[in-house]
Amino acid sequence: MSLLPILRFPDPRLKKIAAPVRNVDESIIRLARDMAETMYQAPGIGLAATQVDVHKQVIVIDTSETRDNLLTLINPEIVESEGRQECEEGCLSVPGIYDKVERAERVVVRYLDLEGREKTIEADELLAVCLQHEIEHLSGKVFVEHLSRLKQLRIKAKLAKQAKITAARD
Ligand code: K2U
Ligand code: ZN
Repeated sequence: MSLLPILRFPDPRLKKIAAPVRNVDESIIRLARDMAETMYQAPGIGLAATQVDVHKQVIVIDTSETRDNLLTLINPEIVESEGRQECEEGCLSVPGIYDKVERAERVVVRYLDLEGREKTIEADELLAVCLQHEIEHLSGKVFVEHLSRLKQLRIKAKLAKQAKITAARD
């Protein structure tokens, strides 16, 4: 198992569109396992393959309190959505930034599991938020793009300053 480096906003690779997985083979199983290890270590409650610079439609999620309910979704697609909710979001690609984003309250997502079987999951509350957040990553979108242009400029400036301090320290 390996920890994978996570791309940091505004890295242009975060804007790449992920390709559908044609065959759930050993390489996809290994990728999902490494993504899960990376997510738990971060720690986070979700991670999309785009964030580790692999542009395939794979996401991992675990919103459980006990951190033992891992969901791996391949080629996830939102097939139903209803209602609206606002939730404070964060992102492992935008460290230290949290802000409210409005999303659907309930979603139904169709996907393939690690055996290549077609499944559907119905979700609300935090799981619905996380599913939408991760599926959005696969389309090259980061949650801060829901915020105002001014907020995005301030976030980019803050992250650039942090990166400069880190580089000077190393
Ligand atoms: O994409 C990511 O980096 C995963 C986010 C998942 C998330 C999505 C929506 C709302 C909150 C989180 C990371 O887990 S951010 C770290 C985190 C962990 C727990 C709660 C909030 C933020
Ligand atoms: Zn994210």
